[in-house]
Amino acid sequence: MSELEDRLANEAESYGADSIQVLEGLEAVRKRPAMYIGDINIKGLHHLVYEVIDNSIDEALAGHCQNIDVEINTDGSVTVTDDGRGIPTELHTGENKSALEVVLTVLHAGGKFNKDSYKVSGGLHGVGVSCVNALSTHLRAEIHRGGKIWVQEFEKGFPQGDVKIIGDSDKTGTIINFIPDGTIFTTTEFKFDILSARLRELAFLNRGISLTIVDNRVEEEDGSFKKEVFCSERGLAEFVDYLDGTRERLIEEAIHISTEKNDVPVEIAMCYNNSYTENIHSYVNNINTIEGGTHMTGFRRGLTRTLKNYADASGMLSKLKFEISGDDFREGLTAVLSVKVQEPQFEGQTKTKLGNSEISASVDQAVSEMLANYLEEHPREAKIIVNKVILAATARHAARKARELVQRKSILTGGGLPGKLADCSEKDPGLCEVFFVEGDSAGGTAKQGRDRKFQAILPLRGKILNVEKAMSHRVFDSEEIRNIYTALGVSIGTEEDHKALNFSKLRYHKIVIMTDADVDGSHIATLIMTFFFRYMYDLIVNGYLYIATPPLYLVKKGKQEQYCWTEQERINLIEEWAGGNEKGLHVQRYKGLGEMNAEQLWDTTMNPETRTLRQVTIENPAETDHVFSMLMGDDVPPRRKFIEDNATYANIDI
Ligand code: 0RA
Repeated sequence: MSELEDRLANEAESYGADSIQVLEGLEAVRKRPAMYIGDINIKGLHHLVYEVIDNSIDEALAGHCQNIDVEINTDGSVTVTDDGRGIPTELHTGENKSALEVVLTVLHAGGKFNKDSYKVSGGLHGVGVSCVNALSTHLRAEIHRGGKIWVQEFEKGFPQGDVKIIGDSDKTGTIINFIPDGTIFTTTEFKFDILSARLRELAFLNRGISLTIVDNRVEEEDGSFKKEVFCSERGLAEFVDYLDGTRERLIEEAIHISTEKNDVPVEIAMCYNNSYTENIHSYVNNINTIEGGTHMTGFRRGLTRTLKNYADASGMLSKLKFEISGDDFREGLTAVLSVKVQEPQFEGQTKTKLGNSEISASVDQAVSEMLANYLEEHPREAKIIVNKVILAATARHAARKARELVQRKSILTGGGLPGKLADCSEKDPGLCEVFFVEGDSAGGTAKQGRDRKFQAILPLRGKILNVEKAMSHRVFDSEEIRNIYTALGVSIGTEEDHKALNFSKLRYHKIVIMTDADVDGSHIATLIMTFFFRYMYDLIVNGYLYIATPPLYLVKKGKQEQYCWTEQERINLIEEWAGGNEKGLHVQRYKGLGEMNAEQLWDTTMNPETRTLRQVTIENPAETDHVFSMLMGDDVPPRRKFIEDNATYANIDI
């Protein structure tokens, strides 16, 4: 034995070998939390809840649990309750402690007991509930099992005593309550909307399980607390209905299959609508695989082959003068694909790309079987689908011409930069920022106010095209949108797939949308974000898209002046300066960027030292898809309702 091993063994003996192991495991999580839960911001915070829920989902998938309840509490904690068998509290053979304590204090311990059950869920990083424990100032586990109630409590992962019986129970289940550690996370405030979106998604992905969320911080008019219950009978077919929401469908009902191919459970649902965008969401073990992978490859391959065979056999393609591409089969398609994989290999930048090669054949077989049966049994719908594909192919043909025009034009203008762009002098994209500004007048102010070394300005004319409603060749026809591509140095993608962005020559690593702080301004910002979501998704995922936040008010008292960004800030300031009485103060309301002079715009909105930029992130792609299609679609009532429900976004002018 080496000197080092010798010393470690000695040390282990004096502390008790297992406690050393535990300490090392959870200490590592606290030292590098991002390595285990992704990040320490809002995403990582909510990841803690997902990690706990995932254990309950596993118990449900094993057939032992029907209900999972999530509560957000006033003390900043979250409680997850399930009616499963309860985490075993018996002494765990091999370790001198209860199985419960092992699950909660040993990294990756979860799977050890679950060999016989069907464990496929598990958070993105599959780290287990011990990570949650390590990152919580306090965690309480209450187990109802074998007629008793067992409780054990922890602080930062350290047990505060052994598990003990505190009473009798005629139920079974697990209740985990935890308070995230504020010294680890940049924020510890749980968001109802983020958690409810995830629960809705989980309900669709695992039909039959009832998932409830209650926000004990928010009391409704009738005295109850804010609450939502999600339970799906029709699984992914219902998910596709939800995603399509306000879209106009070409066929009435979603096509759906839930099967097992080569021991791999595969569930698929899909439907065609009259839009021009492709919305496919794929999941592996309930994890959203935003980078796709082998299951997506199998899906695309099976879809293209089966539809193409049918279209060829039907003779409908005989008049078509050009080839149909894979893209054409997916225009106006909304689909969800979910597979459960025993030992998933995740690859890619964000570890959300499935690598297991055997899965593509399983999905290919499932989608082929589903579609072949459907087309056979629904000749009327089959014809509608093939016609849609032909329409897409024709439009793509036109789009290619538009694209070639863009490319030719950019060659003609030399460097290819649009004339409207006021570029910066710095060349390192990592240091460069570009502001998309609404209107030429605000554009002028921004040009004066900016630091021209690293800040570029691109004025955009009024409302850019609503890409949610436009065919892709119309999108590439739009001068404003072509300006965006050329200014950013991003090329349009391939013939096959216009979403395959090439942004290796991206010229700015901060792309900032700067619009007026009123309803029109936020509508324009939404149009631009919709464009990025549908056509430059990868730039958002890479964290390059931001929104500027201009102030709403300037309050003056004599020589003193201060900007306010919200109504509440203005009220507080008037209270502080004048006991709530506005007389004697000068309160200026900024309706638009144009009302600020260049210096004010720099001070409040553009100067990196003093401004607030909000980064655009996609918390839940399926939910974002649903919201964008609703906000930008034809159906007015749901859009109005959304804007009313999210009034902070729109109430500024009311
Ligand atoms: C392993 C074995 C058994 C239950 C569980 C795990 C279990 C874990 C969690 C985590 C959250 N909720 C849970 N519910 C159950 C039970 C084995 C048996 O009773 O035979």
